[in-house]
Amino acid sequence: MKKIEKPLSRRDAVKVGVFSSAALVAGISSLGAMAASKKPTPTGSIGRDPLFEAFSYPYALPKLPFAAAAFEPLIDAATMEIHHGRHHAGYVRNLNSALEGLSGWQAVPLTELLARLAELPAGQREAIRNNGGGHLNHVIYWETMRPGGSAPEGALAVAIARDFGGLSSLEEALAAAGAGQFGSGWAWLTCDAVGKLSVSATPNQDNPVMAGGGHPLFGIDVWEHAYYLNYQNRRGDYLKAYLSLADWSAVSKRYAAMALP
Ligand code: MN3
Repeated sequence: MKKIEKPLSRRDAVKVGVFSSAALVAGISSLGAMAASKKPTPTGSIGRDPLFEAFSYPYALPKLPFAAAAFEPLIDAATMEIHHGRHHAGYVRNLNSALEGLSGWQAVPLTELLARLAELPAGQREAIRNNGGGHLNHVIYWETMRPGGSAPEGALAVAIARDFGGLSSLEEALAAAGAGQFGSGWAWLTCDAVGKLSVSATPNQDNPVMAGGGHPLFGIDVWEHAYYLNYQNRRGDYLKAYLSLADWSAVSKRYAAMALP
């Protein structure tokens, strides 16, 4: 697949009527071919995810959509406050710093930026990888948990049954991915361009979009900062707790909005 030579600004994208991140990743020159063949794009985000369209450079730390103590005793308020107010805030600050001098890249959607790391200037590439990934990953994390959790609905419920045989099997796969990630990282539920679901894990603050690993629907942070005050070395107990708080209803709405085939 051909790549465009220069980063495409949001204004350029609007001019030619391109709105989806997937289309931007594929590049304007190959839009016709993509529409004709309906082949999955090889890298980056897939479809329009409303969660990722709400934020752009300069990035801001989103407010937590719940009180820091909302998940006690499973996740303690101090962990939530430090995690959001220190760790996530740091990723946002450092991502903005890394992009400060890169005016041609500032308008590129974050998911696309992370899918095109190899094209970024070497001096900023690692900072954008770590902090851009850190920002995106934590946006997903906060938006897919709610006190008491919720059940999958509609197309996502159908896809979970089809691809995993049910929610409990999906939860087992996610817990195994999180437990099996050596050191810091994330466990993910992703979907591909035809909506097929998969579970995977990434190290550090990497996101599945970086390696063509599909579109991130749901992620569990397995860095120790996410659980150490409460769980110390018991990552498995934290994984079980987080899964009981998973807001599958919110994930279902995003999955439905992506209008997959
Ligand atoms: Mn974290």
